[in-house]
Order: sequence, then C-alpha cells, then structure tokens
Amino acid sequence: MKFDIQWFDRVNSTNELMKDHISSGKKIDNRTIFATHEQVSGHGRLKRKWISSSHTNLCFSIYIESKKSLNHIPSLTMAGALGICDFLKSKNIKAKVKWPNDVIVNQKKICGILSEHINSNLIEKSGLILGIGLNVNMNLHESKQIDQPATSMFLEKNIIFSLEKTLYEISEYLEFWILKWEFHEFRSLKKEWIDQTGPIGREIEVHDGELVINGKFKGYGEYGELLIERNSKIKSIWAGEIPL
Ligand code: BT5
Repeated sequence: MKFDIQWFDRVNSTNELMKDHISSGKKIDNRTIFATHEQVSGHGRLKRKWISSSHTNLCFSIYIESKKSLNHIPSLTMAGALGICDFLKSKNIKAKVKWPNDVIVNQKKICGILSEHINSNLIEKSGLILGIGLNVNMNLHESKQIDQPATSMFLEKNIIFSLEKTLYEISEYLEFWILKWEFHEFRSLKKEWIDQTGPIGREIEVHDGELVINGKFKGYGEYGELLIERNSKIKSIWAGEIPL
C-alpha cells in the first residue's frame, strides 16, 4: 500500500480541497495524499480553527476508499493518531495518543486529526478523508497564538525538519495502522489505545461544549467510543474532549 503524495502551494483546507475534488467527479485513487505548504482556513471539529504558519508544519489529507459504515470513522482517526505517535517515538519524542483525535507530548498538543466521510455519485466513490495537522517546525512565538498548550517537533528536539521528508517517513507508519484498521477496525487498535490512555478505573472529566461529564473511565466500546461509569451505569461518549 503506497501513497501518492501531491503537494500544493496554498489551499484553504486540504480536507475541503479533497472533498471538492471528489464531489465534483474528479478522479482520485485510493491512498492519495493532498499536502500543502500553506493552509489558510484549516479547521478541526465543530469548525474550530487549525492554526499553522506557511511552510512550517504538515497539513495533509489522505483519501481512503472504503465502504465501512460511519461508526468506523472514530477508529480511523485513532489509527492515524497511533501512526503519528509511532513516528514521533522513532524521533525520540515521547508522544501519546489522547482520545478522541489528538497526539500530545508532555501535556501539549502536537497533532490534531479530523476524519470525514465523503461520497460522490458522479464517480461512484465512497470513502473517508483522514486530515492530519502535525506541528513540525512551529516556534515558541507561534505556539503562543494557540489557545491551548501546544508543541512541535522543533520545540521538542531543537531541530528543523524537512516537511517533504517528514511526510514521506510518516506515511510508512500510517500505512501500518491503516492496514490494521482496514482488517479489524477498532478491535485492532484497542489494546494500544488502552495502554496509552489508561489506567481503567480512574476518574475522568469529558467536556462536550457546555456539557461536563464526570465518571470512572471504563475503557472503549466496539467502535472506539469512550465508556464512563456514572451512578453505576455505563455511558457511551462519542464526542468531546478530555482537558489537558
Ligand atoms: C483537531 O480538531 O485537532 C483536528 C485538526 C485537523 C487539522 C487538519 S490539517 C489538514 C486537514 N485540513 C483541515 O482543514 N483540517 C485537517 P479539534 O479537536 O477540534 O481541535 C481544534 C483545537 O486545537 C483548536 O480549537 C485549538 O485549541 C487547537 N489548535 C489549533 N491549532 C493548533 C495547532 N497547530 N497545534 C495544537 N493545537 C492547535
């Protein structure tokens, strides 16, 4: 499984570019990557802004042809996070995944992931887009523009990394986890997620907009949804944020 990496100079959002490309009936092969040197309107979940200076970090989207149901989108995000995490560990950066879509280093966010579903009747394609923002060469000043603690590979290692080479290297790690996800979805990731985000039984707090849910972390459900015990009942949580 190899990726076809296509670089763009400046786009609004690589996820949006890929969605427009597919929905307008243009040809796209499985495992195509759209990467950009500048992303001017990058976004996360709920249209939250993804901030990234031009020619500094990686912003890219991968097209994964798939007929899997929408329930499997969260675990694709998780597979992407594990791939990024393994890549960072290979650079001696102590990264950990954080539910549902982040990679963190020393309690600071280094990577955010946004997976979306797309289909086009024009070319009879149906698939998922795995959008990844990874802070590569972001400096301290740039990190202060972000409204939550953030770090980058540069801030962790004091080395400037080539963006092209970094993306190429990352694709090898993503390949490993995406293949696993294609065979057994969340089942193939569960152990690694629990190892990195445990221990089970601890108290956690999940924020979903204004809503704050407290309870005992009980692990993950069939699709990667978070399970929390409250008042002796298990609640499944599909979206939200665990504060850093
Ligand atoms: C995410 O959303 O973390 C998913 C971000 C996905 C970005 C990629 S870039 C390529 C592709 N094209 C797109 O348009 N998007 C994808 P969420 O969990 O909603 O977190 C968003 C929050 O992360 C913001 O509200 C900020 O608090 C924080 N944030 C923004 N930019 C950041 C950065 N560079 N590093 C760390 N945190 C950041």
